[in-house]
Amino acid sequence: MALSPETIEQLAEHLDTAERERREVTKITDAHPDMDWDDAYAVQRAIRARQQARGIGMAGYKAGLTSHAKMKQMGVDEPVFGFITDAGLIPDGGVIDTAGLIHPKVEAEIAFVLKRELSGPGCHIGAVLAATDFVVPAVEVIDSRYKDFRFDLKSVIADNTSAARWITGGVATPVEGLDLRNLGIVLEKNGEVIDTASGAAVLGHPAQSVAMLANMLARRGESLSAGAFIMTGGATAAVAVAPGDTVTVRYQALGSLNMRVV
Ligand code: OOG
Ligand code: MG
Repeated sequence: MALSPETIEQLAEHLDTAERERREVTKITDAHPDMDWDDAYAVQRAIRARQQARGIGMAGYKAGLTSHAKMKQMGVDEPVFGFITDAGLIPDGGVIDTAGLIHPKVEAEIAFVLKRELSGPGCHIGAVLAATDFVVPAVEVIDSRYKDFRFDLKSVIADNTSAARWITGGVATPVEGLDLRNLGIVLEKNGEVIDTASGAAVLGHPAQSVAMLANMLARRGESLSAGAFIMTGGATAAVAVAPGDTVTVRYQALGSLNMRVV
């Protein structure tokens, strides 16, 4: 760790306040170029503690920057992880209220729910599939607290990987007999197809994203518990939304998700 506990706490307050006041800030590595990876995740954890102190519950994990579409879009080259909260959940068919957001974008994801604990190191696709209860479609609404979504990896980790809202529903489906690599996804905005993807867009196989997450958590002495909900990362690019937009994401075999933006 390169930063002091006081600086970690101060950066957490800075980003947490930016989110609550929906204010853009500059990426924090500008002022703290010596910040290391542990510092970045420590800021994220301190934000989580601040939210928990306000009664916001942790609902699951999210992997991010797991697809070439996203890495290319954001100009970074390594996956990251963050957390999602109960306060961020929007029901399928519900409303994304931009009044509480800065510059929201939506991205189509596949989520896993575990039936058994999963821990690294050495976690792999086979272990993930054996421990999976079912997969469900999910849409993430990301909303970087950084101006124009401009960040580097450490800054975005500290900012809880741009997490803001999430939608899930569709058809919960066991992985047996499901070809997750070839599972097609169509993202529509206002009735027009904006992007398409297949499950393989996410690290070659979306279960690989869960394995990577288990291995990253293992380095911190943590694991994924039975029942954990994990978003595997945007398979499509992230698409900006504005009031008046409608978004539909259709998943092969898993149903679809719908939302309205106000
Ligand atoms: C970072 C979050 C990335 C994903 O699914 O790739 C992410 C960002 O692009 O702002 O959630
Ligand atoms: Mg995402």
